[in-house]
Amino acid sequence: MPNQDPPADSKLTRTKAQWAETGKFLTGRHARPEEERLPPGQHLVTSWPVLDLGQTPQVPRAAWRLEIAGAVDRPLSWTWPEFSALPQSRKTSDIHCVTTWSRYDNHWEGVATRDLIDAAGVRPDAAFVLLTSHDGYTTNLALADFADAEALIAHSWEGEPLTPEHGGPARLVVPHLYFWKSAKWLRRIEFATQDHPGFWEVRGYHNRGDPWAEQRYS
Ligand SMILES: Nc1nc2c(c(=O)[nH]1)N[C@H]1C(S)=C(S)[C@@H](COP(=O)(O)O)O[C@H]1N2
Ligand SMILES: [Mo]
Repeated sequence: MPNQDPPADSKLTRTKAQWAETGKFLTGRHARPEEERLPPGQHLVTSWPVLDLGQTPQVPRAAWRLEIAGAVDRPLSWTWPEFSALPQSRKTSDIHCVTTWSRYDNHWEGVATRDLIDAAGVRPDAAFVLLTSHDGYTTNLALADFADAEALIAHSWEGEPLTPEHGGPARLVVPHLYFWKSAKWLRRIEFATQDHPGFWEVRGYHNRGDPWAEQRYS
C-alpha cells in the first residue's frame, strides 16, 4: 500500500506557506455566490490543472478501502464493491483553487456525503470531519460543510473514472469551499466532536476556506 506517513515539506509547500504569511492573491473583496459565480481574485481556466504534494499514489480498486471512523454508530471499512453498492449521485459544480484558478461545470459521479453520513450513522455530537489520504495529506471540515447538498465522494469525472492524477479511485468534492478541502486519494473519514486542523490548515491556510469571502489564509 502507498506510504501513509505525513509528507515532508517540499519547496512548493514552503512557498505556499509563505504566500499564506504574506497574503498573496488577496483582493479584499467579499462577494455573494448568488450574485457572482466567479469568486473574487479568481480567473477561469478550461484545462484541469493538477495540484498536490507531488506524489501520485497508485491504488488499485481491488486493494482500495474507505475507512469510516470516530463518532459513528457503524465504523466501516468499505471495499470498492461495497462503496459502489451505495446510492450513486451525479452533480455538476465549479472548482475554485486557492492558487486563483477556477473551472466551471465539472460533472461528477459518486456517493453524496449525506448518503455516506446516513450509512455510517454519524452521531449527533459529531461536528467536525478529518479526511486522510494515501499520500499522507489531511484536511478538516465542519460537518455542516462536509454534508453540503453538492458534496460527494467522487469516483468519476465527465463520465470517466477519476485518473490517479486527480485523486482516483475516489476523492472528496466540496465545491463551495476552496479545492484544497477536496481530498484526493481518500482513505479515511473520521467524524469528531473536536476540530483537527489538516496539512494546509496548520501551514497558514484558512480553517474554512470560503472562496466568496476570500478565506484563503488564517
Ligand atoms: N490527497 C491530497 N489531496 C489534495 C491535495 C494533495 O496534495 N493531496 N491537494 C489539494 C489542493 S491544494 C488542490 S488545489 C486540489 C487539486 O486537485 P486537482 O489536482 O484534481 O486539480 O486537490 C486538493 N486535494
Ligand atoms: Mo490548491
